[in-house]
This record gives sequence, structure tokens and C-alpha cells, in this order.
Amino acid sequence: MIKKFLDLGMQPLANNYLKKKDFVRGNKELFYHLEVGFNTKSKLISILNTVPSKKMFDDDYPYRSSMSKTMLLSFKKLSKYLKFFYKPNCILEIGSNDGSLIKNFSKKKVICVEPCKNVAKVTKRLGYKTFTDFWDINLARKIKRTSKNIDLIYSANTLSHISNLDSVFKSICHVMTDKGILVIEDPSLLECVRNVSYDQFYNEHIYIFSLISINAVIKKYGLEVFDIEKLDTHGGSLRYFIKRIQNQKFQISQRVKNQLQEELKFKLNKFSTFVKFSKKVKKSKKVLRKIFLDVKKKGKKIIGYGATAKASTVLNYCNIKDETIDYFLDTTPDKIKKFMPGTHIFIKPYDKKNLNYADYVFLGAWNFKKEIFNKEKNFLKKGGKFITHIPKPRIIKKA
Ligand code: JHZ
Ligand code: SAH
Repeated sequence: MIKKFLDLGMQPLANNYLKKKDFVRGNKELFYHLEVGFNTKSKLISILNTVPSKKMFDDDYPYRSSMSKTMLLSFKKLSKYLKFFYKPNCILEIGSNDGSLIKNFSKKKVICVEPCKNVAKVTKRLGYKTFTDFWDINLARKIKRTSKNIDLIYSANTLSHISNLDSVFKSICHVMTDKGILVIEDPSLLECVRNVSYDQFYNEHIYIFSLISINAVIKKYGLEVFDIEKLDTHGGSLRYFIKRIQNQKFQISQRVKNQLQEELKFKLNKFSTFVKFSKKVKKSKKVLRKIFLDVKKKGKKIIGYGATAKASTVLNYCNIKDETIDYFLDTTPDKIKKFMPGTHIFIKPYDKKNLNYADYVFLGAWNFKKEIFNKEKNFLKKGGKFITHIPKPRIIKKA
């Protein structure tokens, strides 16, 4: 049974950045009801109303992993470790985006899966074998016909985006060798609850995994987590190292046991935890709205930094629109000169002039706070201020 605990209202598709013609002349934006629930059996957290994959991941998909140095570095570090420790013969990446991870590996050893044509083009151009398809059993069968030695499958911030987990794991088991390893990486439910980062919920994030729920899901495919790594990326993520249960080469590490204990101590297996979380979300909205109203009353100029999918959830939920935030700054070519979904806040290219115009900057990409504050030392020194809602809504005056 799935029990609902959070209602974030009607929301637009989070990565659907608009051109003016998309919302003037009465053109309708697609909205869906963003509600979140708890599966009493598997303890899996999921959104309740899903949008078809083809509507979200089309040939115009704007997100590029390479826009953050933090992510590039994290992928580089992981690649080194995987090469050293597992010495893979053939690597399959599901949701390879612009190749930020895979470009650390030799072209001869790699298979990319990326359904968005405009993004898949990037790895194709770099010379990596790329399938422009959604991950499912048909694709898995096609790949298996030519590649029988896939001993490492990697997928970051993608499996949580696919509603049919049965198809995901059956397809993985179909292509992965008996001694193969599956490494997945997604935002951690524990950190999401701890930080009240309710903006981890939007149409693409169908699931927010915990070790508890991942274990429950993969067991029936004969898989188990044997190691785990905590990451700072995307507001706190978990990297799960998964093997077939019958593969005795790796023991279940102490880190897995510790994570399980921590999650149980935090009561991630109890519905009541999420009811409390939902109350904190409502409070967060109230306080954030007050901060924006107070700053605006003083006649200050506010802009946003990082036109993220997460910011779309926050701003639409809190009803903060273009009369409050003058514009967003972002480095992503496919977002620039477009408008934020739902709130219709304009997105400008990142430059110092556009930044220095502001008195206050809303941190849309709060998950890259360290990287951004490092870059914007001067803005802070000159008295520039940031507004964030994580872990609690507040104004930040200096780093
Ligand atoms: P970022 C997307 O979420 C969507 P978003 C998706 N569902 C997901 O899971 C994660 O990514 C992986 C910009 N930026 O990574 C670049 C600057 O402008 O938090 C990006 O547009 N300057 C697939 O959108 C955005 O911020 C900078 O200095 O919530 C960051 O987006 C930096 C560091 C970033 O993901
Ligand atoms: N792995 C990268 C990209 C994450 S963005 C990173 O961590 O930064 C999620 C990517 O998954 C997008 O590029 C999207 O097109 C892709 N994706 C979404 N649904 C998918 C599916 N069913 N099969 C394979 N890839 C998918």
C-alpha cells in the first residue's frame, strides 16, 4: 500500500524551460499534481502521479552534467577507483548524458545509453558507442547480442527517473555477467529528510532511494548491495555497489551495515517520519516566503543562481514568481534566454555584471553552494547576500 504524506501542489515539468511563445498567446503549459507517498511494504518513497518518460526526456533535453566542476571531479575520481579496483572489460552507462563520466574510459570498452537525441549526440561525436533509447528489456536484448562481457554497469541520477523498476533490474540482470558489478548513484533519502530538501521531488525524480528500499527492491532479482559510499553531490547522495547474491567474491562491507543502522535509527522505515517531514516542509514554505517578502519590501533586487529543476519545485510550491525574482543566472546553453517553468522567470547567461546587479541571490543550485561561494567570494565580500531554503530558509551574508 502507498500512503501519501506530502502535497506540493500543481507543478510544471521541471526541465521544461520555455520560450516566450510557449506561454503568451494562451498556449498551455503542462501541469501535474506533485504528491509524494510511502510504500508500507518496500519503504520506497515515490511521487504518485508520473509523467510519461517521452514527455520528460525528449530531443530538446537541457540538462548537462558537465556544467559543474564538482560533478566532473566526482566522476573522475570514481572512474579512477573503478579502473583500479574492478578492472572492467566492458562498461555500460545508463543515462550517460553528455559523457561526463564515460569520457574517463577508453572508447573501446564503453556502451552509452542516452534517450535524448540532442544529448546523445555529444558522446556519439566523441566516438563512444551510444544507443539513443530508453533502458528496457528490448534494448538490453539488442545490446547483449553484440556485447556478452558487460561486467560493470553504472548509472547516476537516472534509475530514480524510471518508473518501471521491474523492467530496469530485469534488463540489467539480462546483460550483466555473473561476476559483474552494478554501481548506482542517486540522492539519499536520509539527507533529503535531514535537510528538508523537498525540492528533490519533481516529475523526473520518481523515487528517492534509501539503502532500506533499494535492498527491498533488488532482492527479487537476486541482487544485493555489498558496499556503499556517501557523497556530497546533489545535496547528499548514496553510491550503491551491487552484485549478484551468488557472487561470493565480495563481502558485505561494514559501511553497508552502518548505513542501514543509521537509516533505521532515523526511522526511514516508518510512515510517521514522513508525516513529520511534511510538517517541516510547510513551515519551510512559510519562512521562505516571509524572507522574500521582507527583502522585497525593502526595495532590494533579487535574482536566482542556478536555474535548477529543484528551484522549479520550490518556487512553484511557494508561489514566488517573476515579480519577486528579476531573473536567474545559469551557464547551461539550452536554458539561457528561456523562462523558468511555471513561474516564468527569465534566465540570463552567467556573467559578473548580471550577478553584481543583485542585492540578494536565491541559491537555486544550493547543492553546489561550496563551488558557487568559492567562485563568488568577491560578491559576498562586497556585501552581496544569498537566500537559501536548505536546511532552513535563511539569508547568508558571507561564506
Ligand atoms: P543541478 C537535474 O537537476 C535534473 P537540477 C535531473 N533530474 C537530476 O537528477 C540532476 O540534475 C542530476 C547551473 N550552474 O545539477 C547549471 C551554474 O549556472 O543542481 C545547472 O543548470 N553555475 C537529471 O537541475 C544548475 O546550475 C554554477 O557555477 O536540480 C545545477 O543543476 C554551477 C555549479 C551550476 O540539477
Ligand atoms: N548520469 C548523469 C546524467 C543525469 S540526468 C549525471 O549523473 O549527471 C538523467 C539522464 O538520464 C538524462 O540524460 C536522461 O535523458 C536519461 N534518462 C532518463 N530516462 C532514461 C531511461 N529510461 N533510460 C536511460 N536513460 C534515461
